[in-house]
Amino acid sequence: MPAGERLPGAPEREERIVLHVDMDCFYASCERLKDPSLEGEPVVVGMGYEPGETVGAVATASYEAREYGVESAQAIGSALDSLPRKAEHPDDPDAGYYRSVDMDCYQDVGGEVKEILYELGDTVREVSIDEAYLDVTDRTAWDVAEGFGRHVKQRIAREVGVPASVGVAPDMSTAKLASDHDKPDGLVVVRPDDVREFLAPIDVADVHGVGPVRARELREMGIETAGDLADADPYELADEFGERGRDLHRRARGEDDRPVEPRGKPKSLSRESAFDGATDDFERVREQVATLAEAVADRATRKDAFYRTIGVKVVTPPFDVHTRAESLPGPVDDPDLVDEVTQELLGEFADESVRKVGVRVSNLDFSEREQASLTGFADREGATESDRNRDWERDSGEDDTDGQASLGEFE
Ligand code: TTP
Ligand code: MG
Repeated sequence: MPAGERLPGAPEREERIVLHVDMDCFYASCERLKDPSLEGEPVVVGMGYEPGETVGAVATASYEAREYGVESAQAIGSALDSLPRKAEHPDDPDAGYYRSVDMDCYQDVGGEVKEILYELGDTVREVSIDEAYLDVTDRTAWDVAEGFGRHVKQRIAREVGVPASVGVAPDMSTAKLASDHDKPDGLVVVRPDDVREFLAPIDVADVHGVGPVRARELREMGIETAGDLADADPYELADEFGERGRDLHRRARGEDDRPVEPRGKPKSLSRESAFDGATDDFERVREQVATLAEAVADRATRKDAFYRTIGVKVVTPPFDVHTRAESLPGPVDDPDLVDEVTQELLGEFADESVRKVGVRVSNLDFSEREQASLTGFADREGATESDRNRDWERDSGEDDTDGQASLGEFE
């Protein structure tokens, strides 16, 4: 039964337990995974800071760099003014480390975090690379919700190595504000009875759905905080902002009944696993890929998904993500073919040291029709060179990656 729908006599809707996770200075934390010497240092991730470059922006800054006034979306020139580059000013104690954006790495680390979240939530809504909502109503209880939130943070820290902030509340909107409330490394639990009190002092601009323009209009009406908004006359708000005004009024009162809904059908199915450190034993790599291929194919079969593209991912140290894929002339459900193609694609990495491997099937088709060929497309000449370098993550906004332990949990 989806969250939000209740049988008569079941607990009240406000007893839903929603958990929001937002990773701390996410890209900078990923850079620290690659280079642990950046721990505790001011780190700026962005573009345009190399000599000769002038155009570019900050993607994110570590909390140490934020102390210098550096922030997301800032022009790179102004970031360099407040925090010079260590590379050019090695003796300056007020200089910072600049790194360029490495999406492959961030997607990969984000994927590892999401795997854990799928294990821990009944339903998971991925919002962005570093943010998700979980409905955990049936996994915990208010009395122990803080411990549950801590467990989520610890698993991410231990298994992936990056810090997260977590908010727990009876609705999505409050949970998001809660995760943001005590960043970085925050854990804020807002129990049903405390929602109004928690929301009251929050700046009205931070209420979900209030942009800068609406915030200004609200301030002109004397509404500065979520508390003011909650106490405002809903009819006046509706006059001013239409149905949206009523929504905002409800949200400011913690009456956000949006269920935590997973996104639609996945665009791909994948499994991956890391070696402890990196391995030079290619036989081990082959075996691991064979195991993953079987699991992914099995998962596709159980989801009635046909696939047209089969791919592998190989991560080599320090964190170089290589992807190779082969497209078939039509959609299939053929575990042997997944095994065959993935082993073939793996061949070129025989001499590499390998940190992690993954198998993915994509170009999914859920329509209930006859497979184009039940013989497994013996002739695979249709594969194109461009497939070989297809970006593993490009269409994976809805990539359904699951972890070893969670297989079968969210059918
Ligand atoms: P955020 O979660 O907004 O920021 P953050 O994780 O860096 O920091 P916080 O601790 O406040 O959550 O965004 C996630 C990532 O998205 C961020 O690490 C970099 C990227 N990003 C941009 O590239 N440009 C931007 O303007 C913003 C806001 C984020
Ligand atoms: Mg974040």
